Amino acid sequence: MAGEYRFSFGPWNVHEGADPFGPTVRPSIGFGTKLKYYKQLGFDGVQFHDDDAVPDLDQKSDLEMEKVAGEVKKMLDGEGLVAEFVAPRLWESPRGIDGGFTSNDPANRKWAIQRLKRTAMIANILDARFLVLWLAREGTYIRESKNAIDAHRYLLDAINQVLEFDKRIEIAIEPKPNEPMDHAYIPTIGHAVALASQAVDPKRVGGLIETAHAILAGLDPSDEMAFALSMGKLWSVHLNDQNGLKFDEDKTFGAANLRGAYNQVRVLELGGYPATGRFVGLDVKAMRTQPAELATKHLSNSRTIFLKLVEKVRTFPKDVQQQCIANRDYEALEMAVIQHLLGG
Ligand code: XUL
Ligand code: MN
Repeated sequence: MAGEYRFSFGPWNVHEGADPFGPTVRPSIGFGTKLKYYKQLGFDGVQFHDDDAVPDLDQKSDLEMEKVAGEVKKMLDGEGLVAEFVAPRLWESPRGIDGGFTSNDPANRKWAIQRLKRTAMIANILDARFLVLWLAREGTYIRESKNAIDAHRYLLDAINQVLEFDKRIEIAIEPKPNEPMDHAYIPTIGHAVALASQAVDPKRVGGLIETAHAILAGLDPSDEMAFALSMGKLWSVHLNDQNGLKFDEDKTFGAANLRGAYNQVRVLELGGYPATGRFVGLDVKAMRTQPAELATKHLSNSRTIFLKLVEKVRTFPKDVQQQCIANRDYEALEMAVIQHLLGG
């Protein structure tokens, strides 16, 4: 069953443990060493930011960028790994302080689009099929600082420009309603799919749904996934968990709300997700308290919990479900689900 699902994570998911209130607590681990962890932990796919693949990207010429990306591709091949996607990391640059695509400064908007095109070039070298757009600072701290109507048009323009630039590349929008901004543009998958429908080539624009982001929007992650699946737009997921409305916690999948996790797995099963060949991506963070030598457990535990929940979904008694639905006895159905999750 594990073989039916392919799993991915990003190098940022093995991290030094800094948070806004304290410094790093674990040593940095080199990219080459991190790559060795993938197969050991049961993962086949690597999620990239553009500068995970090519550090100091803005300081490099196209030729230098292509050389470094080529070396990374060889490292992936050497480990038997594939690149799932590449995402432009605009939010760490001084030019992206107030957003890139939606910055009020036209020079910054130009830089952001150029960087998106370079991300597509890196994706080609790494043989990644799509780009991910998490729109980190594309939003506002105060509403009066931007013209939100223009901002949405700028986003569409950026997407269109990269679709025209690279006739094969696909783009998955990863919606998130807030953090680091007070309000981010494109906060839900509904917004993402609507934007996709307006693109020059709508079939090349889809979505990636992260559990925590949907919860932060006050929505049910499994219904968000179902919406995207119903339209053939669920191109990846970032499974994790979130304990209510607070900072983006990126907890181990299923650790805060096991039933919510069960329902996300259920919807992926109902939607035939494994047959699409797409990855089950994780975007989880190790607790800051975790000693360095134990700081990958959040990844293997999330994968294990996912696979155990697949088993739970497949073994749920369908006759009981049908009977409860026929009787409109959802109390009984609820009890059956809880009993099943508790182990009978
Ligand atoms: C931020 C987040 C990002 C994206 C990739 O909340 O989830 O790591 O997944 O840019
Ligand atoms: Mn994510």
